[in-house]
Amino acid sequence: MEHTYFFAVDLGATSGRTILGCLGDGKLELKEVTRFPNHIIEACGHCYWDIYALYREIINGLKTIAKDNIPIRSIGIDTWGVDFALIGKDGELLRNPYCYRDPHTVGAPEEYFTHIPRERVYDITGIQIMNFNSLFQLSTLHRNHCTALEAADKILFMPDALGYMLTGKMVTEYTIASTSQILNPRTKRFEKELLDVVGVREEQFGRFVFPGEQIGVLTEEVQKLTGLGAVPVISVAGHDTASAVAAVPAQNENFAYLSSGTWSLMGIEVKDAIINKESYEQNFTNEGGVEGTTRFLKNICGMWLLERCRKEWETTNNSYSYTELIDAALAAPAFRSLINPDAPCFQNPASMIKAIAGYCKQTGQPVPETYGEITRCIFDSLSMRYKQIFSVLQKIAPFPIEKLHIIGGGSRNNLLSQFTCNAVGVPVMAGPSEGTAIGNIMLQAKANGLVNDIAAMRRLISTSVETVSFEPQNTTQWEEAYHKYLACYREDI
Ligand code: LRH
Repeated sequence: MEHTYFFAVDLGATSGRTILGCLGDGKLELKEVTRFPNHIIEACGHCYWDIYALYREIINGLKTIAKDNIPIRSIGIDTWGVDFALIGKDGELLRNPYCYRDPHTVGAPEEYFTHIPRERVYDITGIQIMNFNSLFQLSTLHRNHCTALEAADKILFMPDALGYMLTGKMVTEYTIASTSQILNPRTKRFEKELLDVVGVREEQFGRFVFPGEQIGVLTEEVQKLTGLGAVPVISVAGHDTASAVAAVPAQNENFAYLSSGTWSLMGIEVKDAIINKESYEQNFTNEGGVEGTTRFLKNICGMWLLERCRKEWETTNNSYSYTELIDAALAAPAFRSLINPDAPCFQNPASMIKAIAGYCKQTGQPVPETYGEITRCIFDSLSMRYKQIFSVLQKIAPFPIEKLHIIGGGSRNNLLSQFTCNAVGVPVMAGPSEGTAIGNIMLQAKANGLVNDIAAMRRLISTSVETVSFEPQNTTQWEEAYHKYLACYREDI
Protein backbone atom coordinates (compact mmCIF):
# COMPACT_ATOMS: atom_id res chain seq x y z
CA MET A 1 0.00 0.00 0.00
CA GLU A 2 1.29 3.42 -0.92
CA HIS A 3 1.82 5.93 1.93
CA THR A 4 -0.64 8.76 2.35
CA TYR A 5 0.04 11.83 4.48
CA PHE A 6 -2.42 13.93 6.46
CA PHE A 7 -1.88 17.08 8.50
CA ALA A 8 -3.70 17.51 11.81
CA VAL A 9 -4.03 20.73 13.77
CA ASP A 10 -4.97 19.89 17.35
CA LEU A 11 -5.53 22.84 19.65
CA GLY A 12 -6.12 22.45 23.35
CA ALA A 13 -6.76 25.11 25.96
CA THR A 14 -3.16 25.12 27.17
CA SER A 15 -1.16 23.94 24.19
CA GLY A 16 -1.48 23.15 20.52
CA ARG A 17 0.35 20.94 18.08
CA THR A 18 0.53 20.21 14.39
CA ILE A 19 1.00 16.58 13.53
CA LEU A 20 1.79 14.68 10.40
CA GLY A 21 0.03 11.35 10.01
CA CYS A 22 1.31 8.73 7.60
CA LEU A 23 -0.98 5.87 6.65
CA GLY A 24 0.41 2.84 4.86
CA ASP A 25 0.61 -0.95 5.14
CA GLY A 26 -2.43 -0.94 7.41
CA LYS A 27 -0.63 1.20 10.02
CA LEU A 28 -0.71 4.77 11.15
CA GLU A 29 2.45 6.64 12.12
CA LEU A 30 2.55 10.07 13.69
CA LYS A 31 5.20 12.75 13.72
CA GLU A 32 4.84 15.91 15.73
CA VAL A 33 5.67 18.85 13.47
CA THR A 34 5.29 21.72 15.92
CA ARG A 35 4.13 22.21 19.51
CA PHE A 36 3.32 25.58 21.02
CA PRO A 37 1.59 27.06 24.07
CA ASN A 38 -1.91 28.51 23.86
CA HIS A 39 -2.11 31.41 26.26
CA ILE A 40 -5.17 32.99 27.77
CA ILE A 41 -4.67 36.72 27.23
CA GLU A 42 -6.04 38.82 30.08
CA ALA A 43 -6.66 42.38 28.92
CA CYS A 44 -9.15 45.18 29.58
CA GLY A 45 -11.03 43.09 32.12
CA HIS A 46 -11.54 40.07 29.84
CA CYS A 47 -9.89 36.77 28.93
CA TYR A 48 -9.21 36.23 25.23
CA TRP A 49 -7.65 33.69 22.89
CA ASP A 50 -5.12 35.00 20.41
CA ILE A 51 -6.58 33.54 17.23
CA TYR A 52 -3.92 35.23 15.08
CA ALA A 53 -1.14 33.56 17.08
CA LEU A 54 -2.85 30.20 16.56
CA TYR A 55 -3.24 30.90 12.85
CA ARG A 56 0.48 31.80 12.63
CA GLU A 57 1.39 28.53 14.36
CA ILE A 58 -0.69 26.60 11.80
CA ILE A 59 1.06 28.45 8.97
CA ASN A 60 4.45 27.62 10.53
CA GLY A 61 3.55 23.94 10.72
CA LEU A 62 2.40 23.93 7.10
CA LYS A 63 5.58 25.72 6.02
CA THR A 64 7.69 22.99 7.63
CA ILE A 65 5.79 20.34 5.70
CA ALA A 66 6.16 22.27 2.44
CA LYS A 67 9.91 22.71 3.02
CA ASP A 68 10.26 18.96 3.50
CA ASN A 69 8.25 18.33 0.31
CA ILE A 70 5.74 16.11 2.04
CA PRO A 71 2.69 15.67 -0.20
CA ILE A 72 -0.17 16.03 2.32
CA ARG A 73 -3.54 14.85 1.07
CA SER A 74 -5.57 17.11 3.37
CA ILE A 75 -5.68 19.18 6.55
CA GLY A 76 -8.04 18.83 9.56
CA ILE A 77 -8.49 21.14 12.55
CA ASP A 78 -9.89 20.28 16.00
CA THR A 79 -10.05 22.50 19.06
CA TRP A 80 -11.59 22.77 22.51
CA GLY A 81 -15.32 23.38 22.63
CA VAL A 82 -17.81 26.24 23.11
CA ASP A 83 -15.77 29.32 22.09
CA PHE A 84 -16.39 31.23 18.88
CA ALA A 85 -15.25 34.13 16.71
CA LEU A 86 -17.47 36.90 15.41
CA ILE A 87 -17.16 37.90 11.76
CA GLY A 88 -18.32 41.17 10.23
CA LYS A 89 -20.19 41.72 6.95
CA ASP A 90 -16.87 42.38 5.21
CA GLY A 91 -15.56 38.98 6.29
CA GLU A 92 -13.22 40.42 8.95
CA LEU A 93 -12.77 39.02 12.42
CA LEU A 94 -14.34 41.53 14.79
CA ARG A 95 -12.09 40.89 17.77
CA ASN A 96 -10.20 38.04 19.36
CA PRO A 97 -12.58 35.39 20.73
CA TYR A 98 -13.37 35.37 24.41
CA CYS A 99 -11.99 32.48 26.41
CA TYR A 100 -14.54 30.30 28.17
CA ARG A 101 -12.74 30.97 31.47
CA ASP A 102 -13.75 34.64 31.29
CA PRO A 103 -15.84 35.23 34.40
CA HIS A 104 -18.37 37.38 32.48
CA THR A 105 -20.69 34.36 32.22
CA VAL A 106 -20.89 33.69 35.95
CA GLY A 107 -24.63 33.66 36.73
CA ALA A 108 -25.52 33.73 33.01
CA PRO A 109 -27.47 30.42 33.00
CA GLU A 110 -29.71 31.59 35.87
CA GLU A 111 -30.47 34.82 33.99
CA TYR A 112 -31.20 32.83 30.82
CA PHE A 113 -33.58 30.53 32.71
CA THR A 114 -35.82 33.54 33.46
CA HIS A 115 -36.62 33.42 29.71
CA ILE A 116 -36.67 29.65 29.16
CA PRO A 117 -36.68 27.31 32.18
CA ARG A 118 -33.63 25.20 32.94
CA GLU A 119 -35.49 21.91 32.40
CA ARG A 120 -36.66 23.02 28.97
CA VAL A 121 -33.16 24.13 27.90
CA TYR A 122 -31.81 20.74 28.96
CA ASP A 123 -34.69 18.88 27.37
CA ILE A 124 -34.17 20.60 24.02
CA THR A 125 -30.37 20.27 23.94
CA GLY A 126 -29.40 17.40 26.27
CA ILE A 127 -26.30 19.45 27.13
CA GLN A 128 -25.01 19.79 30.69
CA ILE A 129 -25.54 23.25 32.07
CA MET A 130 -22.17 25.00 32.34
CA ASN A 131 -22.00 28.77 32.52
CA PHE A 132 -19.47 28.99 29.67
CA ASN A 133 -21.53 27.13 27.05
CA SER A 134 -21.82 29.21 23.86
CA LEU A 135 -25.51 29.86 24.52
CA PHE A 136 -24.71 31.58 27.80
CA GLN A 137 -21.70 33.39 26.34
CA LEU A 138 -24.00 34.75 23.62
CA SER A 139 -26.68 35.72 26.12
CA THR A 140 -24.07 37.59 28.20
CA LEU A 141 -22.78 39.45 25.13
CA HIS A 142 -26.35 40.24 24.07
CA ARG A 143 -27.28 41.53 27.52
CA ASN A 144 -24.13 43.66 27.67
CA HIS A 145 -24.83 45.12 24.20
CA CYS A 146 -21.48 43.82 22.99
CA THR A 147 -20.63 45.89 19.91
CA ALA A 148 -18.87 42.96 18.23
CA LEU A 149 -21.94 40.74 18.55
CA GLU A 150 -24.19 43.56 17.38
CA ALA A 151 -22.02 44.01 14.29
CA ALA A 152 -21.53 40.28 13.66
CA ASP A 153 -22.76 38.86 10.40
CA LYS A 154 -21.48 35.36 11.21
CA ILE A 155 -20.59 33.35 14.29
CA LEU A 156 -17.93 30.67 13.78
CA PHE A 157 -16.80 28.15 16.39
CA MET A 158 -13.03 27.96 16.90
CA PRO A 159 -12.11 25.14 14.46
CA ASP A 160 -14.46 26.62 11.86
CA ALA A 161 -13.01 30.12 12.36
CA LEU A 162 -9.49 28.79 11.74
CA GLY A 163 -10.78 26.75 8.79
CA TYR A 164 -12.22 30.00 7.43
CA MET A 165 -8.87 31.76 7.80
CA LEU A 166 -7.26 28.97 5.77
CA THR A 167 -9.91 28.53 3.08
CA GLY A 168 -12.11 31.63 3.05
CA LYS A 169 -15.13 29.31 3.47
CA MET A 170 -17.47 29.47 6.46
CA VAL A 171 -18.89 26.25 7.85
CA THR A 172 -20.42 25.07 11.11
CA GLU A 173 -19.25 21.57 11.89
CA TYR A 174 -21.68 19.35 13.73
CA THR A 175 -19.58 18.02 16.66
CA ILE A 176 -18.25 21.43 17.68
CA ALA A 177 -21.70 22.99 17.25
CA SER A 178 -23.08 20.33 19.59
CA THR A 179 -21.06 21.82 22.48
CA SER A 180 -22.87 25.15 22.14
CA GLN A 181 -26.13 24.20 23.90
CA ILE A 182 -28.02 25.63 20.95
CA LEU A 183 -28.29 22.46 18.87
CA ASN A 184 -31.08 19.93 19.21
CA PRO A 185 -29.48 16.45 19.12
CA ARG A 186 -32.67 14.88 17.74
CA THR A 187 -33.00 17.17 14.72
CA LYS A 188 -29.30 18.11 14.55
CA ARG A 189 -30.41 21.70 13.89
CA PHE A 190 -30.05 24.91 15.85
CA GLU A 191 -33.12 25.73 17.95
CA LYS A 192 -34.80 29.00 17.04
CA GLU A 193 -36.50 29.19 20.43
CA LEU A 194 -33.08 29.28 22.19
CA LEU A 195 -31.53 31.66 19.68
CA ASP A 196 -34.40 34.18 19.80
CA VAL A 197 -33.59 34.98 23.43
CA VAL A 198 -30.05 36.04 22.48
CA GLY A 199 -31.05 37.88 19.32
CA VAL A 200 -29.17 35.55 16.97
CA ARG A 201 -30.50 34.01 13.73
CA GLU A 202 -29.68 30.56 12.37
CA GLU A 203 -28.36 32.15 9.15
CA GLN A 204 -25.57 33.70 11.22
CA PHE A 205 -23.84 30.34 11.36
CA GLY A 206 -21.85 28.88 8.48
CA ARG A 207 -22.96 26.10 6.11
CA PHE A 208 -23.75 23.09 8.33
CA VAL A 209 -21.40 20.16 7.73
CA PHE A 210 -20.74 16.74 9.28
CA PRO A 211 -17.30 15.19 9.89
CA GLY A 212 -15.76 14.17 6.58
CA GLU A 213 -17.03 16.96 4.37
CA GLN A 214 -14.61 19.25 2.57
CA ILE A 215 -14.59 22.87 3.75
CA GLY A 216 -12.55 24.20 0.85
CA VAL A 217 -8.93 24.42 -0.27
CA LEU A 218 -6.11 26.67 0.98
CA THR A 219 -6.58 30.24 -0.23
CA GLU A 220 -4.01 31.73 -2.57
CA GLU A 221 -2.80 33.84 0.35
CA VAL A 222 -2.14 30.75 2.47
CA GLN A 223 -0.60 28.93 -0.48
CA LYS A 224 1.84 31.81 -0.88
CA LEU A 225 2.59 31.98 2.84
CA THR A 226 3.25 28.27 3.17
CA GLY A 227 4.58 27.18 -0.19
CA LEU A 228 1.86 24.52 -0.50
CA GLY A 229 -0.66 24.07 -3.30
CA ALA A 230 -4.46 24.05 -3.14
CA VAL A 231 -4.61 21.44 -0.37
CA PRO A 232 -8.16 20.54 0.77
CA VAL A 233 -9.22 21.33 4.35
CA ILE A 234 -11.58 18.65 5.65
CA SER A 235 -14.04 19.16 8.48
CA VAL A 236 -12.96 16.41 10.87
CA ALA A 237 -14.65 16.10 14.23
CA GLY A 238 -13.91 19.75 15.01
CA HIS A 239 -14.47 19.18 18.72
CA ASP A 240 -11.27 17.75 20.19
CA THR A 241 -13.16 15.36 22.46
CA ALA A 242 -15.13 13.97 19.51
CA SER A 243 -11.90 13.33 17.61
CA ALA A 244 -10.39 11.72 20.72
CA VAL A 245 -13.37 9.43 21.30
CA ALA A 246 -13.25 8.34 17.67
CA ALA A 247 -9.68 7.16 18.36
CA VAL A 248 -10.48 4.93 21.35
CA PRO A 249 -8.84 1.58 20.50
CA ALA A 250 -11.85 -0.40 21.72
CA GLN A 251 -12.45 -4.03 20.72
CA ASN A 252 -16.19 -3.90 21.37
CA GLU A 253 -18.86 -1.38 22.35
CA ASN A 254 -18.97 -2.07 26.09
CA PHE A 255 -16.50 0.55 27.17
CA ALA A 256 -16.31 3.93 28.86
CA TYR A 257 -13.68 6.53 28.04
CA LEU A 258 -11.80 9.17 29.92
CA SER A 259 -10.31 11.78 27.62
CA SER A 260 -7.66 13.21 29.89
CA GLY A 261 -6.14 16.63 29.25
CA THR A 262 -6.80 20.10 30.66
CA TRP A 263 -10.31 18.70 31.10
CA SER A 264 -11.20 15.12 31.90
CA LEU A 265 -14.19 14.02 29.86
CA MET A 266 -15.68 10.78 31.10
CA GLY A 267 -18.47 9.04 29.27
CA ILE A 268 -19.84 6.38 26.97
CA GLU A 269 -20.70 6.23 23.30
CA VAL A 270 -24.38 5.64 22.54
CA LYS A 271 -26.62 5.53 19.48
CA ASP A 272 -29.25 7.99 20.72
CA ALA A 273 -29.04 10.88 23.15
CA ILE A 274 -29.95 9.99 26.74
CA ILE A 275 -32.14 12.82 27.99
CA ASN A 276 -34.13 11.91 31.08
CA LYS A 277 -34.68 12.87 34.71
CA GLU A 278 -31.52 11.17 35.88
CA SER A 279 -29.25 12.63 33.18
CA TYR A 280 -30.75 16.05 33.96
CA GLU A 281 -30.22 15.71 37.69
CA GLN A 282 -26.68 14.42 37.21
CA ASN A 283 -26.07 17.18 34.62
CA PHE A 284 -24.68 14.84 31.95
CA THR A 285 -24.19 15.97 28.40
CA ASN A 286 -25.04 14.54 24.96
CA GLU A 287 -22.49 15.83 22.48
CA GLY A 288 -22.39 14.87 18.82
CA GLY A 289 -20.02 12.09 17.80
CA VAL A 290 -18.95 10.65 14.47
CA GLU A 291 -21.16 8.38 12.35
CA GLY A 292 -24.30 9.52 14.15
CA THR A 293 -23.10 8.43 17.62
CA THR A 294 -23.69 10.48 20.75
CA ARG A 295 -21.04 11.17 23.39
CA PHE A 296 -22.88 10.86 26.69
CA LEU A 297 -20.38 12.32 29.13
CA LYS A 298 -19.54 14.67 31.92
CA ASN A 299 -16.86 17.35 32.15
CA ILE A 300 -14.50 16.94 35.08
CA CYS A 301 -11.91 19.53 35.94
CA GLY A 302 -8.83 17.54 34.91
CA MET A 303 -5.13 18.42 34.65
CA TRP A 304 -6.11 22.10 34.85
CA LEU A 305 -5.56 21.88 38.61
CA LEU A 306 -1.98 20.67 38.23
CA GLU A 307 -1.23 22.81 35.17
CA ARG A 308 -2.11 25.92 37.16
CA CYS A 309 -0.06 24.84 40.19
CA ARG A 310 2.92 24.15 37.92
CA LYS A 311 2.68 27.68 36.52
CA GLU A 312 2.69 29.08 40.03
CA TRP A 313 5.70 27.01 41.02
CA GLU A 314 7.49 28.23 37.90
CA THR A 315 7.02 31.86 38.96
CA THR A 316 8.92 31.08 42.16
CA ASN A 317 11.71 29.44 40.16
CA ASN A 318 10.60 25.91 40.97
CA SER A 319 9.89 24.19 37.68
CA TYR A 320 9.00 20.55 38.18
CA SER A 321 8.80 18.05 35.35
CA TYR A 322 5.81 15.71 35.29
CA THR A 323 8.13 12.85 36.28
CA GLU A 324 9.27 14.79 39.36
CA LEU A 325 5.70 15.62 40.29
CA ILE A 326 4.54 12.02 39.88
CA ASP A 327 7.47 10.66 41.95
CA ALA A 328 6.83 13.19 44.70
CA ALA A 329 3.10 12.38 44.70
CA LEU A 330 3.85 8.69 45.09
CA ALA A 331 6.10 9.42 48.08
CA ALA A 332 3.48 11.66 49.76
CA PRO A 333 0.89 10.23 52.19
CA ALA A 334 -2.25 8.84 50.54
CA PHE A 335 -5.77 10.29 50.93
CA ARG A 336 -4.62 12.94 53.42
CA SER A 337 -6.64 15.76 51.84
CA LEU A 338 -9.43 15.24 49.29
CA ILE A 339 -11.08 17.97 47.25
CA ASN A 340 -13.95 18.11 44.78
CA PRO A 341 -12.02 19.06 41.61
CA ASP A 342 -15.22 20.56 40.18
CA ALA A 343 -15.88 22.96 43.05
CA PRO A 344 -16.39 26.50 41.68
CA CYS A 345 -13.30 27.80 43.53
CA PHE A 346 -11.06 25.88 41.10
CA GLN A 347 -12.59 27.24 37.88
CA ASN A 348 -10.18 30.18 37.44
CA PRO A 349 -8.65 31.22 40.76
CA ALA A 350 -5.87 33.80 41.04
CA SER A 351 -3.87 31.10 42.87
CA MET A 352 -4.71 27.41 42.49
CA ILE A 353 -2.42 26.51 45.40
CA LYS A 354 -4.34 28.89 47.68
CA ALA A 355 -7.68 27.64 46.33
CA ILE A 356 -6.72 24.06 47.25
CA ALA A 357 -5.56 25.20 50.69
CA GLY A 358 -8.81 27.12 51.17
CA TYR A 359 -10.95 24.08 50.27
CA CYS A 360 -9.00 21.86 52.69
CA LYS A 361 -9.27 24.38 55.52
CA GLN A 362 -13.00 24.80 55.03
CA THR A 363 -13.53 21.04 55.11
CA GLY A 364 -11.32 20.54 58.19
CA GLN A 365 -8.53 18.67 56.38
CA PRO A 366 -4.77 19.19 56.58
CA VAL A 367 -3.54 21.74 54.04
CA PRO A 368 -1.13 20.13 51.52
CA GLU A 369 2.07 22.17 51.67
CA THR A 370 4.80 20.57 49.56
CA TYR A 371 4.57 20.09 45.79
CA GLY A 372 4.40 16.34 46.39
CA GLU A 373 1.49 16.69 48.83
CA ILE A 374 -0.37 19.05 46.52
CA THR A 375 0.11 16.77 43.52
CA ARG A 376 -0.98 13.76 45.60
CA CYS A 377 -4.08 15.62 46.72
CA ILE A 378 -4.92 16.37 43.07
CA PHE A 379 -4.38 12.77 41.87
CA ASP A 380 -6.24 11.19 44.79
CA SER A 381 -9.13 13.60 44.37
CA LEU A 382 -9.34 13.20 40.60
CA SER A 383 -9.49 9.42 40.90
CA MET A 384 -12.29 9.78 43.48
CA ARG A 385 -14.23 12.13 41.25
CA TYR A 386 -13.75 9.66 38.38
CA LYS A 387 -15.25 6.94 40.56
CA GLN A 388 -18.20 9.16 41.44
CA ILE A 389 -18.99 9.86 37.78
CA PHE A 390 -18.21 6.29 36.70
CA SER A 391 -20.84 4.93 39.12
CA VAL A 392 -23.47 7.17 37.54
CA LEU A 393 -22.42 5.96 34.09
CA GLN A 394 -22.69 2.35 35.24
CA LYS A 395 -26.28 3.02 36.33
CA ILE A 396 -27.34 4.85 33.17
CA ALA A 397 -25.39 2.95 30.48
CA PRO A 398 -27.55 0.69 28.31
CA PHE A 399 -24.75 -1.91 28.41
CA PRO A 400 -22.34 -3.33 31.02
CA ILE A 401 -19.15 -1.27 31.12
CA GLU A 402 -16.32 -3.78 30.92
CA LYS A 403 -13.37 -1.47 30.47
CA LEU A 404 -12.29 2.14 30.88
CA HIS A 405 -10.13 3.58 28.09
CA ILE A 406 -7.98 6.54 29.07
CA ILE A 407 -6.82 8.59 26.11
CA GLY A 408 -5.09 11.96 25.73
CA GLY A 409 -1.98 13.45 27.34
CA GLY A 410 -3.08 12.36 30.83
CA SER A 411 -2.93 8.70 29.76
CA ARG A 412 0.88 8.93 30.00
CA ASN A 413 0.55 9.32 33.78
CA ASN A 414 0.79 5.68 34.92
CA LEU A 415 0.32 6.59 38.57
CA LEU A 416 -2.97 8.37 37.94
CA SER A 417 -4.10 5.58 35.61
CA GLN A 418 -3.48 3.00 38.36
CA PHE A 419 -5.27 5.19 40.93
CA THR A 420 -8.18 5.58 38.53
CA CYS A 421 -8.28 1.83 37.93
CA ASN A 422 -8.29 1.12 41.69
CA ALA A 423 -11.07 3.65 42.16
CA VAL A 424 -13.40 2.54 39.36
CA GLY A 425 -12.75 -1.17 39.88
CA VAL A 426 -12.68 -2.27 36.22
CA PRO A 427 -9.66 -2.88 33.94
CA VAL A 428 -8.19 0.25 32.43
CA MET A 429 -6.40 0.59 29.12
CA ALA A 430 -4.30 3.76 28.79
CA GLY A 431 -3.36 5.23 25.41
CA PRO A 432 -3.05 6.57 22.84
CA SER A 433 -1.85 9.82 24.36
CA GLU A 434 -2.29 11.59 21.02
CA GLY A 435 -5.85 10.32 20.68
CA THR A 436 -7.23 13.61 19.44
CA ALA A 437 -4.69 13.99 16.64
CA ILE A 438 -5.17 10.34 15.70
CA GLY A 439 -8.95 10.77 15.49
CA ASN A 440 -8.45 13.90 13.43
CA ILE A 441 -6.12 12.09 10.99
CA MET A 442 -8.23 8.94 10.73
CA LEU A 443 -11.33 10.98 9.97
CA GLN A 444 -9.41 12.59 7.11
CA ALA A 445 -8.36 9.11 5.98
CA LYS A 446 -12.02 8.07 6.04
CA ALA A 447 -13.04 11.17 4.09
CA ASN A 448 -10.39 10.22 1.52
CA GLY A 449 -11.81 6.69 1.27
CA LEU A 450 -8.88 4.90 2.96
CA VAL A 451 -10.95 3.38 5.78
CA ASN A 452 -14.61 2.45 5.71
CA ASP A 453 -16.04 3.16 9.11
CA ILE A 454 -15.28 3.87 12.74
CA ALA A 455 -14.94 0.19 13.64
CA ALA A 456 -12.25 -0.24 10.96
CA MET A 457 -10.62 2.98 12.15
CA ARG A 458 -10.43 1.67 15.70
CA ARG A 459 -9.01 -1.67 14.57
CA LEU A 460 -6.27 0.08 12.63
CA ILE A 461 -5.55 2.40 15.58
CA SER A 462 -5.26 -0.49 18.04
CA THR A 463 -2.62 -2.16 15.87
CA SER A 464 -0.71 1.11 15.45
CA VAL A 465 -0.47 2.55 18.96
CA GLU A 466 1.04 1.46 22.25
CA THR A 467 -1.26 1.04 25.21
CA VAL A 468 -0.71 0.13 28.87
CA SER A 469 -3.14 -2.09 30.76
CA PHE A 470 -4.02 -1.82 34.45
CA GLU A 471 -5.94 -4.12 36.80
CA PRO A 472 -7.63 -2.87 40.00
CA GLN A 473 -5.48 -3.16 43.16
CA ASN A 474 -6.19 -2.57 46.88
CA THR A 475 -9.83 -1.87 46.13
CA THR A 476 -10.94 -2.01 49.80
CA GLN A 477 -8.54 0.79 50.69
CA TRP A 478 -9.91 2.85 47.82
CA GLU A 479 -13.50 2.18 48.90
CA GLU A 480 -12.68 3.49 52.39
CA ALA A 481 -11.01 6.57 50.98
CA TYR A 482 -14.09 7.17 48.83
CA HIS A 483 -16.19 7.56 51.98
CA LYS A 484 -13.76 10.18 53.22
CA TYR A 485 -13.96 11.94 49.83
CA LEU A 486 -17.76 12.00 50.02
CA ALA A 487 -17.63 13.42 53.53
CA CYS A 488 -15.42 16.30 52.29
CA TYR A 489 -17.30 16.72 48.99
CA ARG A 490 -18.64 20.26 48.59
CA GLU A 491 -20.19 22.08 45.64
CA ASP A 492 -20.41 25.49 47.25
CA ILE A 493 -16.79 26.45 47.90
C1 LRH B 1 -11.83 19.80 26.12
C2 LRH B 1 -13.07 20.60 25.82
C3 LRH B 1 -14.29 20.07 26.51
C4 LRH B 1 -15.11 21.33 26.59
C5 LRH B 1 -14.05 22.30 27.02
C6 LRH B 1 -14.39 23.76 26.86
O1 LRH B 1 -10.71 20.30 25.48
O2 LRH B 1 -13.28 20.61 24.44
O3 LRH B 1 -14.92 19.03 25.84
O4 LRH B 1 -16.20 21.24 27.40
O5 LRH B 1 -12.90 21.93 26.27
